[in-house]
Amino acid sequence: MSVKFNQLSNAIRFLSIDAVQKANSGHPGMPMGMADVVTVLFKYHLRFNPKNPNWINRDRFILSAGHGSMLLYSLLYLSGYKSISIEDIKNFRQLNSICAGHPEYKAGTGIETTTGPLGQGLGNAVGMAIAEEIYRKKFGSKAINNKTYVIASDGDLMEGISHEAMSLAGHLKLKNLIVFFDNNKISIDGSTSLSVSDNYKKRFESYGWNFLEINGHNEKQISKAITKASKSNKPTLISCKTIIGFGSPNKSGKASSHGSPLGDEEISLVRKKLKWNNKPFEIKQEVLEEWRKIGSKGEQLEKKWQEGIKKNLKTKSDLEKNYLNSDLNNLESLIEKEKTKYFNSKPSLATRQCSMAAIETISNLFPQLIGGSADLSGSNNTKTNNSKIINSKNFDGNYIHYGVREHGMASVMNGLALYGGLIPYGGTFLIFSDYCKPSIRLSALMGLKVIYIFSHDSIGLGEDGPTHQPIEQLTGLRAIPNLNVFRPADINETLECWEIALKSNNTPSVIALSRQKVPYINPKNDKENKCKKGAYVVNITSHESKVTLLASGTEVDLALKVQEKLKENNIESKVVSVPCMELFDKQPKDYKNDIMENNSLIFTLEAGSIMSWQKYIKDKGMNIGIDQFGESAPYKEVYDHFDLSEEKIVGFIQKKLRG
Ligand SMILES: Cc1ncc(C[n+]2csc(CCOP(=O)(O)OP(=O)(O)O)c2C)c(N)n1
Ligand SMILES: [Mg+2]
Repeated sequence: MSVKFNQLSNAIRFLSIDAVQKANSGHPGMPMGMADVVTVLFKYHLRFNPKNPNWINRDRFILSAGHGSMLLYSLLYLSGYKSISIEDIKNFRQLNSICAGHPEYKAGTGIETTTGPLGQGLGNAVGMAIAEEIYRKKFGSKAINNKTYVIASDGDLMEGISHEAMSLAGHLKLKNLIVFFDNNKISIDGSTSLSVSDNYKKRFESYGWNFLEINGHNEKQISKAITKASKSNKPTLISCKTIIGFGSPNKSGKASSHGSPLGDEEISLVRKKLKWNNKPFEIKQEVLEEWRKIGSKGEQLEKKWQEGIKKNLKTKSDLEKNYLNSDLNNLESLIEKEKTKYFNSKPSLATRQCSMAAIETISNLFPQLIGGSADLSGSNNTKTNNSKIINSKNFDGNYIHYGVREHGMASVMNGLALYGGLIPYGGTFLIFSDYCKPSIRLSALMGLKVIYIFSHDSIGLGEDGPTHQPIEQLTGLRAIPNLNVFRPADINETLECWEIALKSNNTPSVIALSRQKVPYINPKNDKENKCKKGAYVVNITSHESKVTLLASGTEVDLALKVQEKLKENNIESKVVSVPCMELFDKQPKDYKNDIMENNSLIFTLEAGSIMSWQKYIKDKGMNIGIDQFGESAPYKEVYDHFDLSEEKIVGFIQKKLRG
């Protein structure tokens, strides 16, 4: 007996209903509504191999509406991924279960990205589709030709980030990007007519997308739309008219099916209505077998692909050596060479210029570095002589003009990293890191190698004033787990921080950079990367020093000037540069004690909020920083205004020493 289409999609519906019921929490409505769309996608279109979830040329399937996580887990289990068993589904939302409340990215599981914060998956998908274009251009369409499919809900499309990401995708004509819009017209508060009256057709067509509209419960319409979208030379949004909670007599079409268990009574009514006579979590053998057949088709697909690319050995080895398995072997010697060069010339440069010099040399060796900026290329110094612009007609490049779309840029960078093998870096002003924050948090949560270049990192930017002068941003970023926040003091440190960022495979990095010039402060030409320890001694006037000055970035130079003045007053001191607190805090006790000697008064110095420095102060020390909004004026005057001058700081220290 052949298995009917709706038995396949009902398998998704009931696994979702049962798992949410057992967990007594979760979101059944969306998987019930979108089950038909994804069944068609997996059955007829998606090229994937559950036996090798890392196949580089697999089609990507992104659940942007992460609250519908049971939809994804059901699909992965049914189609035969080893990552998810029926026991895992029974453990939905329990500690350590792969079936977490919202999908959590894990390489090799079929969970392609972490979603839940609405809109993020859309941005990630744009990044993946750009990555596919970059690889296709490089290795040819026989080697790389995958599609990126996304499910986006009403909420996803209401989020600001969706406007940024979709607009960029249209501009770049990402034809292999196909978004299914779960157009159920319901969100948590009720009907979407409460809050939105966008004309989606006009909206998407104005971005340069195709817009198709179908009944999301009609197998033929769904399949035809996907075929049409696949042949297009633009990205496509397929608006799927669906019923949230499809099959539930009392809750379908209502917000009540969105985010809570249906309840035993209602579930038995759904079972009756959809003629599903199985016990909870039970899938009839023939239905499971049919689903497994859908999954196993991909094995052949991948085999054929492997054979095809084997014929082109150069492609295969280039792809593997320079991208997928690249260990950045030559990086250390390259950085060492550069450090020596600058030790000899000792240039005074803004650290943003230092970063540009670093990028220029690094990108010579590593084609997988994909740069960009949110319309501040010249200010962030992200674009170098080696930058080749990516545009809709040519993806043979390494630089993206993201436009004024910081949030979109950050989530696209996550997608570029998730695709595999590429290392994205992107710039804006540090103050606008706030516009990237939800995606930075996800880079950290997923452990992605994404490098954020944030220039204009303090009141040192001067005249643009308090709207542009970051105060609390460094502290806020430092509060994000698994994120390294670097604030280098000169070209030597900038090169070292870049090296660490590139070598940090599971941790994203922020590199905060100055607008204003700073002198070269590195005292000796060490081969060792001193920034690796997060903090190190730059200069010490006597081993009997009573004062330790900890500073970061541009304030290291200020600390050195304070040290000179202290010496004139017979006060011995030690200046410590702290380019990365996160790395310093992880050092062994001995190293930390060495830096922060017991008999020394600790002073910290950073032109920003003092909150992240408070932990270093013992009873009598002092945090010197700024805990109020900045001022618009030439930068030296602003520093003075906030008491960040040698004279004033020496005065503070003397006062503290007097007790
Ligand atoms: C950025 C963000 N804001 C708010 C939420 C909380 N939230 C989860 S789903 C949702 C909206 C639900 O409507 P829709 O997106 O249409 O999903 P559906 O109910 O149709 O499945 C909201 C506000 C979230 N997950 N992410
Ligand atoms: Mg909805």
